[in-house]
Amino acid sequence: MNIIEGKLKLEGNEKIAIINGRFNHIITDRLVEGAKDAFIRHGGDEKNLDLILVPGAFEIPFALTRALESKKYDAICCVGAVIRGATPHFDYISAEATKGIASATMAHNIPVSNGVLTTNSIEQAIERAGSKAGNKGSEAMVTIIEMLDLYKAMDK
Ligand code: INI
Repeated sequence: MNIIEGKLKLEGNEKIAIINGRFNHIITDRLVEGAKDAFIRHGGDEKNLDLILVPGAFEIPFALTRALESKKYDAICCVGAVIRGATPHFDYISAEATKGIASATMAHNIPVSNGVLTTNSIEQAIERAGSKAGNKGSEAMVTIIEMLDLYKAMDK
């Protein structure tokens, strides 16, 4: 059986964008740090890494669509933090961000990852932004690194 699987390595010439929703920036800044750290530690060259900032998670799919259409990037890592409050706003923003990232990605042949936290509390967000539950920004970057290599392996 031939197993086709991506390896966790970059050549150094891949052009990658992180799209970050600034809302809850105390959390999302840590997700960006995690994503950047993972990019560099897997062989990426910092000059090939762009950080695109949008106001909140709701705007991520819109910037993602433009970034995909620009054809400037080999892969795109989305990060943000939607934290439940007292109103139903959370449900609308988290659903639109998730659906929007998936539907923008479907139309393009480029790896995109969803590192947007959707948590019930600020504590859960802190846990996932570089403390006891790891760093979801880092995981989102590792995902696109694997998918980039997988696509190359599938084309061989
Ligand atoms: N945006 C977030 O990224 N996280 C949130 O928790 C959040 N809450 O709770 O309101 C949030 N709202 C802003 C939203 O993403 C848009 O920027 C805003 O609605 C303007 O379109």
